[in-house]
Amino acid sequence: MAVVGHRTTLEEYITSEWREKGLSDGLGAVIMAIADGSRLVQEQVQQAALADVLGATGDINAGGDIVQRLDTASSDIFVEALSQSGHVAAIGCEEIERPVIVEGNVADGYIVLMDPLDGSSNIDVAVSIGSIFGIWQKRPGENVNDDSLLRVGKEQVAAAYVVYGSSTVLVLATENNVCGFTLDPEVGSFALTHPGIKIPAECAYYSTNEGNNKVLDGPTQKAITLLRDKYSQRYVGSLVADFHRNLLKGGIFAYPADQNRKDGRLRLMYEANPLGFVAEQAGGAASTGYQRILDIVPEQLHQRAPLILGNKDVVEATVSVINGS
Ligand code: AHM
Ligand code: MG
Repeated sequence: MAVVGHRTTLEEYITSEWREKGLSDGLGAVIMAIADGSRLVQEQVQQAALADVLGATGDINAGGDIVQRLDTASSDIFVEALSQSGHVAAIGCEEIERPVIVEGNVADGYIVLMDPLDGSSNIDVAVSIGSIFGIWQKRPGENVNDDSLLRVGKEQVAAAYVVYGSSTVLVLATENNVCGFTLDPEVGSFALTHPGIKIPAECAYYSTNEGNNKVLDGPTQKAITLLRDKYSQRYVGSLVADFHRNLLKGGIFAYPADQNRKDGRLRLMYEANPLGFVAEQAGGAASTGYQRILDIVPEQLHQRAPLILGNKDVVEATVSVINGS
């Protein structure tokens, strides 16, 4: 199918508009490494069944989840791409227990926290999955160690995610700016298709695992019931895909704390923080139900956080019901 007219590629965007916004070449190199890695992951996702690389590895990751073979492949691809960029000082990854400290990085290197393949339970069934990245700048003169990765979410300089769905889309957020790029599989480059994303004023959808309703506390049950009464439900079970729909169409995602998951299900450092950053830059909000996500002072690389994410007014209303007000 012919692509209509010339669209700005991600590379052009980073070498032109990027500089006008005062963003560094080093950060641009990190973003290009993510784009390069995601192209390879996308190929693996497309060919997994044919190449017979579906299924579990038999391992359990740092957070206690079953590791799929594509989880490991994606982790390896992004660690390699980011390490080779020359601008990454350390990587924290859902699939790797301890941080990867990158030798020989430049003085102003970046720290990247990532979920290399989000939506693991959907890998084998051809449902949208994705990759999520939070990016922090190393502190000046800092000798990077394991604790260097425990940064508060509001200090992110950028965040990005990729959805491997009916098309492959990379969404990039920097301060007050969120843009989406679609992979053109014929030329292998990402083209700017969604400039200046703002979450629509009207919330259309709510996304939650309704099967958890019985283990929610009373106020949280009430908050979910209010969402159910007002909005249509959409839940894929891949955070990145559920969030992407809500970002473009208007919606709220909720994975609150419950009796079985006192700290929620999702990971603070490489799920809640990056998507919370994207949401805020697009005019939305992210909360645990009790606290702004981006204000949480982290204690552990793989810690979990309850997550209420999407349209600001609906997040605020939901949080106030969860709090019993
Ligand atoms: P993963 O990072 O191992 O894929 O797990 C996180 C996923 C999210 O993508 C999704 O929102 C959630 O787990 C779904 O959980 P549940 O199956 O309990 O609804
Ligand atoms: Mg995940």
